[in-house]
Amino acid sequence: MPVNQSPEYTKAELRYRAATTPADKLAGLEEMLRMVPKHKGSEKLQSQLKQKIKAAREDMQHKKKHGGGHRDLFAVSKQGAGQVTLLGAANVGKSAIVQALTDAKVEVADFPFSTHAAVPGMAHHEDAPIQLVDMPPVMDGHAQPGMMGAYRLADIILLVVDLSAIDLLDQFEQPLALLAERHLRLVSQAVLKPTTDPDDETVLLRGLVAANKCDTPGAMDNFEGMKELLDSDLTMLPVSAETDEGLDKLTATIYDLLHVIRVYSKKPGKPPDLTMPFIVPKGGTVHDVAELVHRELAQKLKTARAWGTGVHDGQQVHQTHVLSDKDVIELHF
Ligand SMILES: Nc1nc2c(ncn2[C@@H]2O[C@H](COP(=O)(O)OP(=O)(O)OP(=O)(O)O)[C@@H](O)[C@H]2O)c(=O)[nH]1
Ligand SMILES: [Mg+2]
Repeated sequence: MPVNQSPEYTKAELRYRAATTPADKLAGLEEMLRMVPKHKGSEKLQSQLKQKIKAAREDMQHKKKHGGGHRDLFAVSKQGAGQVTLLGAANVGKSAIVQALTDAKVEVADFPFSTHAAVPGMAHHEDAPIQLVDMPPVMDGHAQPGMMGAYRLADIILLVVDLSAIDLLDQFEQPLALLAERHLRLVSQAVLKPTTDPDDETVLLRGLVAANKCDTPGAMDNFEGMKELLDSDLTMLPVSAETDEGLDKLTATIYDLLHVIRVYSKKPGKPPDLTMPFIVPKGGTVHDVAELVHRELAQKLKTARAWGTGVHDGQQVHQTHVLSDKDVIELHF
């Protein structure tokens, strides 16, 4: 039976095919397995994926033993509503942004190349966790081996530039040129369907720009000048990791771009558990959330009730009911 693939699956597959290191390949395959619809018709595909994952793991272990392990410096397993990987020249304040928004132990310093590996931390938009990944700089159009693979696997790339720097335009253009060399292009819209340019096989990744150090003298003039000169349709937000200005707007914008929703679950007769939202892609259904609550039991879901957008409080809904951000559901297995 042919398997109808979701856009997420196809996107994972595109990333897998573009992967150049064992770590990227493995991450791509794992994502494909997560995204494959779990039913009888896809069993063959699932088992093929599992075999490939096994082979990719062995390949990685082989590389580690034989000195290729440095590439794993940049492999970060995804957590939260999405992975946002920072990209930018040295000293622009990537680590300072991660430090301001998360509890991660990062190195902020007034000299270049203070960051050597990928360092993840958890930021929040309201109660939605968003994973930020600090990265070493790209410089003169170069990145360390393995770094580009990490960008390929990110849900969103956050390009950071320094509004007090004289080479502001280069800081914008050089990292994008580096991505282009690897057939990656940042786009401002959520790429709901995996899209490649038919001419050059370019993979489109969601991206936005944090124009940092907006607290420095003349920064806002530089910001306006940069926007005018670049004529890019990427969202650009002035921020300061030093004063926190613009950081709330940044996380809110990232959350929107992730195209996910939060759903809370409640037990019958109890108030909803508002401490931990379940995160599903926009368009997610009651069944999708049930899978997150309990993978095996999800198949046995009998009824569900929903509170929130487009339903009467406690209305009985089918498992194909499409949920909205901040809905509450009660699952009866
Ligand atoms: N005024 C001001 N200074 C900042 C801001 N953000 C970072 N800095 C300073 O800029 C310098 C570089 O910051 P980092 O966060 O280490 O920069 P980075 O981009 O991580 O640098 P690498 O790891 O070398 O790529 C430090 O001295 C920071 O204190 C800001 O918003 N305003
Ligand atoms: Mg740094």
